Amino acid sequence: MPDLFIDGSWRASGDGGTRDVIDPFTGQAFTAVDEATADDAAAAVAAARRAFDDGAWPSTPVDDRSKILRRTAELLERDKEEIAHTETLDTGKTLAESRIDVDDVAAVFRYYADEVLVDVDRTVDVGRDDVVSRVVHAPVGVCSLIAPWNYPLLQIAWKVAPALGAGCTTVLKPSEVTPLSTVHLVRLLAEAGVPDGVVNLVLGGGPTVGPALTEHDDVDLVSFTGGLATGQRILRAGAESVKRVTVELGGKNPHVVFADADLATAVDLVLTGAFLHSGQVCSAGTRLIVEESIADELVAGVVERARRIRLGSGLDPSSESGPLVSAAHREKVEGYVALGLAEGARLLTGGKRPAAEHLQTGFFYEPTVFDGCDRSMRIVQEETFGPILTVERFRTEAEAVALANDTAYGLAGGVQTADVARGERVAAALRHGTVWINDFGPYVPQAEWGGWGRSGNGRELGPEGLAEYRQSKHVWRNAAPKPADWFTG
Ligand code: TXE
Repeated sequence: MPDLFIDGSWRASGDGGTRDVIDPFTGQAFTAVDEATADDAAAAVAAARRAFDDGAWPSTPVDDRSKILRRTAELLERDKEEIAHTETLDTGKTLAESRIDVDDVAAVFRYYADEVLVDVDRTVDVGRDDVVSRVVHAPVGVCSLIAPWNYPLLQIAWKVAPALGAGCTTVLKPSEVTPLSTVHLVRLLAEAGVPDGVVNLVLGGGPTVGPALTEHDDVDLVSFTGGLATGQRILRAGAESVKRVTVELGGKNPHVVFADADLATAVDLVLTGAFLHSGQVCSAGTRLIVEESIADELVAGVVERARRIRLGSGLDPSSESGPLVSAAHREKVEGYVALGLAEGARLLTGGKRPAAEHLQTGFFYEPTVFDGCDRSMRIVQEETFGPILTVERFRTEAEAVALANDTAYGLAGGVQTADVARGERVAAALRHGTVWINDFGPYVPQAEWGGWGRSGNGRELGPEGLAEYRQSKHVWRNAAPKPADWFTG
């Protein structure tokens, strides 16, 4: 079956092109998918435009749209094992992580199935008996939804579930590195009853299909998750036609540990925050900012446990972490390690590819810890998106906050402390979209997710994640019309 989905039918690429999909554990192609041309992308946008302008979806009763979202959640659960297996082959992440992703995605569809039913329209008291003033909400229109490779299914779901719930029509573009789970999701959306043209799927490289999805006048909204440089390009692309553009562009996330935190728990949370999914997480806690009096002990604990992380195939239940997503990405990570050394950071562990025989085919990299870091270093300021933890030390709470906020990004941060009041004070002072106190990593569909600063604008999840796909309209009805009598002539 072909892989592009345009106007309700599965199609091959206009020029017959395909792209290999690589298993990051073997380094080999295990399948290939159809690769869209710029014309295919334009056809997908045109189909979404027709479905919005002439189709029934935007005015379909919200109850019916809600049912389709709920049905999609059920279908995701039905196909959970197959999708999780695909996601692991495609991304390298462990099967345990992929299963959690599918569960989370089903939860997001269920959440928006409920949330779209909440009435957000309102009447406004304008102080006149003869006037009814209402603020109502309409879907924004045609939405290009562009996702990256680290959480392929999850990130496209955070976009498409609220977009469909709001009554928008969509063109989905997963990363060319990890297209497969999105293909599966689109099949499920069609099976759940989404009408033709409402969901379209385009696979392919950003530079080829990107312009049709981000510049064309027929697109009303772009929601993008990915790297900073691409996000900046997409923001510029949307400026000409004044689109609504929301972007989530990763982070350089501080993890602040005070001396009164439980040490073993803090070590564990720092380890998980930095090395889960080999650090390929936009909210990874890659900057450890630790109180000086416990720094040596905490860092020794993290290093000792980092060395014991079991790398391996995501399909092997004993693996705790898989490979990096691609050869090119591993090279980027290696470049940052070389940079850290050149900048004078002290390598405590890692800093190389693992030597074990069974890890030679995959794009593995050892969990890496750099001590002696400071904020002038690029490895402290730039997103490496790999298993690299940097360590900075502080003496006072004010210093900890200043360090944690000294980043151009602002996606997420954590603080570990036994002092509840201090935890709340630091959380209030951090300029980040999510703050965890005595935890690191959890999120829920009900709570907004998004960045401050260069981590992006707009929100996903929660009520605001739905509001992105709606626009308000003020309707003023005068029940007793009479002349304005402004002009007297
Ligand atoms: O991302 P890109 P890349 C960060 C991470 C990583 C860096 C680069 O630091 O090393 O980004 O990764 C599509 N018009 N994050 O190069 O290019 C592309 O096809 C339209 C953080 O893989 O941003 C893919 O679907 N689309 C991030 C998507 O953009 C374009 C997660 C993301 O790819 C396009 C992943 C264009 N001109 C990487 N060019 C996070 N926020 O979690 C590319 N794309």
